[in-house]
Amino acid sequence: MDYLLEEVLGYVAVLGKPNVGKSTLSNQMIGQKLSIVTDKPQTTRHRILGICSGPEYQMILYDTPGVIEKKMHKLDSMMMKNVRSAAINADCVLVVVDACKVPQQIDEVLEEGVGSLKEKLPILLVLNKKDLIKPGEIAKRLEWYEKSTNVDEVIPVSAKYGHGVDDVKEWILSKLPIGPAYYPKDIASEHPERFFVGEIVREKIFMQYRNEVPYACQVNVVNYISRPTSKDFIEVEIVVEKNSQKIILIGKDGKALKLLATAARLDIEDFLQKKVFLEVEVKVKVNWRQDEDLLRHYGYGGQIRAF
Ligand SMILES: Nc1nc2c(ncn2[C@@H]2O[C@H](COP(=O)(O)OP(=O)(O)OP(=O)(O)O)[C@@H](O)[C@H]2O)c(=O)[nH]1
Ligand SMILES: [Mg+2]
Repeated sequence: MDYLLEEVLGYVAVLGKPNVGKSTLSNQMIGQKLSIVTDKPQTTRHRILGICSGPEYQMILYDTPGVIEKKMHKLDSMMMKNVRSAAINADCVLVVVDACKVPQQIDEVLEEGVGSLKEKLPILLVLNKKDLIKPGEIAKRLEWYEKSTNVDEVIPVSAKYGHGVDDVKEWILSKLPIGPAYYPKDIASEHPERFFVGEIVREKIFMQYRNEVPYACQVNVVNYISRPTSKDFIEVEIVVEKNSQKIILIGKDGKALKLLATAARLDIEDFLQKKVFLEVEVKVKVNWRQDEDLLRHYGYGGQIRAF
């Protein structure tokens, strides 16, 4: 019961625009891949809770969807609700920015993410992807963010390569209150495994298909049977908006879907550390991204999904 000891403990909201590296940073801090990472914006759709435990601390990180201005679908608005709900318990906030981009104000990200709490919460600006630009340029960016924003500190990092991540942890630890640990030390998340299975399939869709197709997909794990003496049986449905997308997903003679299922199965087996039997089916639900009831059913209602 060592998790009842008093220690540094608290919640951290990880905010930022799409594609800046929020999920890469969160995964690095947790030391495990909980959030999927792709080179496309708007990869993360839910807020993902990850737990980073050390001998005397426990940080509960919320990786969030990227803050966007133009909300084209109801899905976008509901994703922004997931951003806001991550900040409710937050003890401090990380705003991640891309060091390669021309510096920009972060008001909008803070407004969408923490609203009126922004005056009260300690804020760290994480200048990410420093590996992609020259040290001299980094110094200029750092100075700009220190001068032009109201953040408490700016730390340059390269989340992809783990550089500077310990400095971020140290900053967080200096801001968190003392309390009893919430979670056993050996768990990294409270999301059930089936959530990650769905996310792995989504990642493979991003990797295999181009343009609009990945964004039109919702992945549901409809059946998950754990079988201690044989392979787990997992049934996944991919919901798309139009028949034309279904045709693309399946491909000629079902080849594309087979490729996808194999890539996903290998990663799922790696994640679960056991063999699985994976069945993937494609369904059409016209305009699901605009259907509020369906979106809630799929878990975009601002709550962590209950299974
Ligand atoms: N070179 C470099 N690439 C990085 C770094 N951090 C993240 N990336 C890349 O940037 C892309 C986006 O990373 P994500 O972690 O998915 O970004 P995100 O902010 O979570 O994106 P959304 O979930 O879409 O909002 C991926 O291709 C990453 O590999 C970094 O420090 N250096
Ligand atoms: Mg992400």
